[in-house]
Amino acid sequence: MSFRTIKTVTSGLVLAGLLATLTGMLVYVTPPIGSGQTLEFASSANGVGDLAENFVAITAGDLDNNGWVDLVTGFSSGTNEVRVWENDGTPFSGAWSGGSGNAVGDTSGQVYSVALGDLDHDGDLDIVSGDNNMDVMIWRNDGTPFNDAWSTSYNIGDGVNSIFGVAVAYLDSDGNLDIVSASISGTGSELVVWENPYTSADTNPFDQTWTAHNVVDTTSLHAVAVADLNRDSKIDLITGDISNQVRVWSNGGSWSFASQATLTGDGDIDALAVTDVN
Ligand SMILES: [Ca+2]
Ligand SMILES: [Ca+2]
Ligand SMILES: [Ca+2]
Ligand SMILES: [Ca+2]
Repeated sequence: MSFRTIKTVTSGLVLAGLLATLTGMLVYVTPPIGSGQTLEFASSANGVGDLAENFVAITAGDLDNNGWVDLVTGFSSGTNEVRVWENDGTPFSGAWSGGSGNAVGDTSGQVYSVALGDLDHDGDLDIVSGDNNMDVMIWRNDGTPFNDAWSTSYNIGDGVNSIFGVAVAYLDSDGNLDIVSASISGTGSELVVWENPYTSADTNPFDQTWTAHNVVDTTSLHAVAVADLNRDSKIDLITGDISNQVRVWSNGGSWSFASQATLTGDGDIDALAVTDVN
């Protein structure tokens, strides 16, 4: 196996690579690396699947709790579909799930964003999707994610335009995972936080009203991420927009978020991810 140098590492980390292409999905591998070593990915990738669709959304998580991280994808052409891909333990050898994955279900628009979180506390990761028909959808994992379509889905509400970003986080202190959605344009609020209605008396958030809290914004958003940026134990929001800016939103509690800073980029911000960089 040959490798191509991506970046020389200045502090320790271990990672594996994952990339999506327009017409297929590929996985890249890097060995564990540390300070002073060079980050390398295999120069040839392993094809996970190749469908006649454009993959524009992807995330990873162990959907069947067997210790192997699986994949979730969204399509932007052809079928408006969320699809899951089973990692059989040999992720860099051969296609996954026969090269076609398992269809979770259709949405009413092209699937621009996906995220994972256990929304109903049953131990299985559920899916959140955002599409170009403004819908924010949640999909219930029944414990057999790779067998047929998922029988339970629910539209928690609409954004103001195509949902280019979704994320899952504990945004208040009730212990239930909540949702953030980001719309590409429109009037009103493009950035919305959705409060999970789960309670011990009614444990099914897939048929209840999710309260939408608008985070006032007038800029078209391309991407959203979540992290506790100021270490106050409250999860903050990060957005990337069409006006070349990354902005961070401080969680003030009680579903209030204030824009605290703006980082100007050099082009449209199309994707965001957050990790501990120091
Ligand atoms: Ca798995
Ligand atoms: Ca679940
Ligand atoms: Ca919550
Ligand atoms: Ca915080």
